[in-house]
Amino acid sequence: MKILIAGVDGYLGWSLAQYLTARGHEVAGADIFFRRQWVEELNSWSAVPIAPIEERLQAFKEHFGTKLHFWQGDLRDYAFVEQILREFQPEAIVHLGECPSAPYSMIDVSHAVFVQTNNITTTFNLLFGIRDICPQTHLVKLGTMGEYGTPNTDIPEGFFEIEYNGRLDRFPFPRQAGSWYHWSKVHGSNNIMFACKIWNLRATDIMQGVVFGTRIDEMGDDQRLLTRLDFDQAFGTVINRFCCQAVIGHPLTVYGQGSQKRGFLTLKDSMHCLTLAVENPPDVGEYRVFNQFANVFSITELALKVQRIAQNLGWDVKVCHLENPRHELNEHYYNPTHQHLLDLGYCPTHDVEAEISIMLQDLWKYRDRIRANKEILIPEFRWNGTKKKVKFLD
Ligand code: USQ
Repeated sequence: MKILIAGVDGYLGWSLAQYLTARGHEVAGADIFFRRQWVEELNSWSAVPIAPIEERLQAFKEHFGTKLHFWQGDLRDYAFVEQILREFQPEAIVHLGECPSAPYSMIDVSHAVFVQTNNITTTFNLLFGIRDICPQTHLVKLGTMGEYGTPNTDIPEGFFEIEYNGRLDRFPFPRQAGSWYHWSKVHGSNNIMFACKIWNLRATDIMQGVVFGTRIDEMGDDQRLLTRLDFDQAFGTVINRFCCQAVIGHPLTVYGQGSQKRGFLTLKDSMHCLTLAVENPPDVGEYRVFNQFANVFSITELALKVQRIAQNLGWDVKVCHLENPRHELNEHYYNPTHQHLLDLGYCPTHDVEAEISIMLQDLWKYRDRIRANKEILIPEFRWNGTKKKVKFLD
């Protein structure tokens, strides 16, 4: 299958290009290297050193025996999107070309506007491009479990049936996002749903949980094939940050009481799920939603897991509670379903400890890179718009 990855240079995109190519797909990618720039803007860097794109493409060719078609440019530019779709004629597009950070979107007005316009415009351009150039193409769009928020009910996959005043209908499940970033994903979902309806497009909207992991098997031992792993307050996700903290003996930074719950999955599982979505397209005109995660944990549970595994490796790691810079519920009900991917053959990795252990050992090699920027581990971007390092609560 011919598959275009929008945002191929990022954490998921670079991994997915390898995962799909290893399974016989013809893969192309586009990127403008925004992720590299955002992390630099925050005076940080990836814990795992990443090669420039030229070296990545060379390594890709040597390792997989085939070229990764690559376009450098801005997906907000419709002419650029048109050019790629005309030249490559993809059967599926995996759209990872958005800004993925809640804290980054909360910094100030310019960051909020940037995240929303970037995320909404790129999706619009792909939708119009598909309509006009390749209307059979399946759009697989990365949304987020954070679109739903933490309602006091079960969370279905996108839609639910409701009876109101004696009449029954099927509605999109209410979205209660928790940051300007998460709202950008909600707006994208609405636009895709509408485009499928009026133009008969096909799309899968992936409500993904928090991803963690340093590698997938396809990367082998080639340093140039490794994907990035961020540990700053905006682009480092929670387990990845905890593991980076553990390898330098920094206290694990649990925000608030740590009772907030999220869905999590390994990088390998994320690749498997996205591939299942691509290889099993919906019907023409169908807009479907997949909830994509393996396990639900509270943040404290995760911190204790990382602490325990680090202790097994002989490292002394403390778990600390910090003022929560975010506005989010601490104690809440959380019971999302994820049946659609299971029906397609997804077997979630439940051995989170094994994955954390691999991560800790991988990251040990890069401890000097993390230690050199350890002040970045304490967050300062607050949901009320102020910028001040948070305090330790214990
Ligand atoms: N958290 C801590 N300590 C930290 C970092 C985070 O306690 O050092 C807590 C946060 O308060 C939050 C939870 O961990 O309650 C998750 O935070 P995160 O930064 O790992 O994830 P989040 O901001 O929700 O966003 C990430 C990705 C985003 C994706 C989302 C899936 O950056 O692209 O959409 O996970 S989900 O969380 O299900 O919405």
